[in-house]
This record gives sequence, structure tokens and C-alpha cells, in this order.
Amino acid sequence: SLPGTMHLLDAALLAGRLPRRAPFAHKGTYGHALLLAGSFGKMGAAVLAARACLRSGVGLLTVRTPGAGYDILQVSVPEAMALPDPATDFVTELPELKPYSAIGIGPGLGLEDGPQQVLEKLLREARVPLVLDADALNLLGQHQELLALLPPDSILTPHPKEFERLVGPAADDYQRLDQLRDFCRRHRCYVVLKGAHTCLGTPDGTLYFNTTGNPGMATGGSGDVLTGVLTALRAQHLPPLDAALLGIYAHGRAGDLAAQQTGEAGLVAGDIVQHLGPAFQELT
Ligand code: NPW
Ligand code: AMP
Ligand code: MG
Repeated sequence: SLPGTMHLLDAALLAGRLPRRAPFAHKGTYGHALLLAGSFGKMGAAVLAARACLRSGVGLLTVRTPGAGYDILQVSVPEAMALPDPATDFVTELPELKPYSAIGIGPGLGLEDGPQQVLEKLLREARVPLVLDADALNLLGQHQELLALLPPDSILTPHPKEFERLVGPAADDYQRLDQLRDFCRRHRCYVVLKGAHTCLGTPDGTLYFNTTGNPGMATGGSGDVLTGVLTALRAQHLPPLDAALLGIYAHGRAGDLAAQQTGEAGLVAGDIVQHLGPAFQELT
């Protein structure tokens, strides 16, 4: 692969990137996010992404849930609006997309035909920024022809296994970074390769290595929180590079603030959500 620039993603790199809240702002100022997430038994992923989205400054949030997830979502996240799908266990129909300024898809979604059709329709019809995670990425891995439909400037957030499902195995970490650069260039997208040293790849081949986060975040739902954060930042009209850099850093920083209170072993994903506010505050 062609060589590319590398940067450390630290607080200095983020100076001035997070806009201040305008004094005369109203909820319409900060966008309306749509999350397509959850399935029977995995509504926690949708709840965590939704709570994280709301803690990352979005004006309005709607969540498309499977029918069985409607009560769960409404009770767990009263600040979010819920749009229940006609199907009970999975999301099977894409709602009208007009109201939304960014869309996140994947946490807990499942790999059945319903979610697959929703993903394909979304890729064809969306005219706003997309964030793809978890089962949305696993579906792209299973149906590689869908990769051609990825809108430019989409943000993808695979962990190493999800990335492998997308691009195949790597001999070592260096080859994986080459795969990351190549994938981002080919698909004109931003890929957050998650892990202990999360690395962001961008369409011009630049790589950014994150400096926040801790092993306490190796716990179910941590990634679902990041999806909510990134969807919120894109819904607020931040450019994809700023949204990705701010979101990755703040998510890790929130995990670090949480671990100061809970310790690493005691940390759960909801603790990351609880500390997003202070993490963003540090960046203003
Ligand atoms: P191994 O074998 O353990 O070493 P999957 P998932 C590997 C939802 N969730 N470095 C790991 O490796 C998600 O949103 C719902 C290296 C294993 O093989 C998805 O929709 C929750 N390897 C769905 O569940 C909370 C790594 O990846 C494989 C790695 C499935 O998502 C949990 C596991 O990945 C969850 O978020 C790393 N850093 N990280 C809920 N409460 O509703 C992972 N691996 O098979 O894609 O399963 O990530 O759990
Ligand atoms: P997921 O596997 O989708 O739940 O995503 C896990 C999230 O937790 C990603 O944002 C990772 O960067 C983060 N994470 C997991 N393990 C570690 C670790 N050892 N150090 C720092 N961050 C981690
Ligand atoms: Mg995940």
C-alpha cells in the first residue's frame, strides 16, 4: 500500500474542533439522529447506543426498534423517541428517512434477512451521514457486493474480528494497518479499527492512533456506546474527520474517568455513558 501520514490522537490534536453550544440554540440546532439497533435479546445494545447518543449533544433521537424492543427502549431511554418495527424480534423495515441528519446502524441488529434488507435499502437511499457498526459490518462482510453501495464519508467501527470479516485475515498488525489504509482509500470512508490501540483510517490514507481508553472497556456494550457517540456528532453536522477524532477520544476518556471511580474490573459500558458529559466538557 502507498505510504501515508500517521498522527497521535491526543487532546492537542482536538483543540478547537468541538463547537461551543450557541446561547440561542434550540434542539433543532443539533440535528435529529436515527439509530437502527437491537433485536430480541440484544436490546441492551440499542439502549446503550441511544443513551450515549443523547449524552453526546444530539438535539433529537429516534430509535427504530424491533416490536419486542419498544417498551424496553421507551422505559430505558425516555428522552428518545421510538419507532417500533412491525416485526417482533428484528428490525425489518426502513422508516421514512426525511427527518434525520445522521443515521447509525448495527448494534445488536442481528444477521437475519430483515436486518440485511434494511441495511441494503439504507445504503441505497440514505442522503445523510452514516455510522456502521457490529452486525451492519458483519452483514457487509457476508454480502461484499453491498460495499459498492457505501456512501462516501461513512464511518465504520469494526473490532478486529469484524474487520477481518470485511477484508480477510492479516499476517500481523502491520499488514492489518495496510488493509485499513487500502480499505479507507478504496471506499472513501473512515474506519475506526477498535481495540486497545484504536486506529482511525481516513480516505486519504492517514492513520490516527488514539491515546485514551483502558482495559476496563473490554466489556460487553463498550462498542455500542461509541456508535451512539459518533452518530450524535455526525447528526450535529460535524465533518466526518472531526466527528471521528472527537468521538474516539471522548469515548476513551469517558472510560478513563469511569475507571477512576469503578476500577477497571468493575467498569460496565453504562459507566462510559455516565462520563461522556465530563469527557466532552474537557474538550471545549
Ligand atoms: P476472541 O475469540 O474472544 O478472542 P462478534 P460481538 C473477537 C451485540 N452486543 N481483539 C473475539 O475474539 C453487538 O452489537 C450486544 C481481537 C471474538 O472472536 C453485535 O450486534 C450487547 N479480537 C453482537 O452483539 C452487548 C477481538 O471478535 C469476536 C477483539 C455481536 O457482537 C454485547 C467477537 O465478536 C454486544 O456489543 C479485539 N479487540 N474484540 C447487548 N447488551 O445487547 C473482539 N474480538 O462475534 O462480532 O460478537 O462483538 O459480541
Ligand atoms: P466492541 O468490541 O464493539 O464492544 O468495542 C469495544 C470498545 O472498547 C472499543 O471502543 C475498544 O477500543 C474499547 N476497548 C476494548 N478493549 C480495550 C482495551 N484493552 N484498552 C482500551 N480500549 C479498549
Ligand atoms: Mg461491538
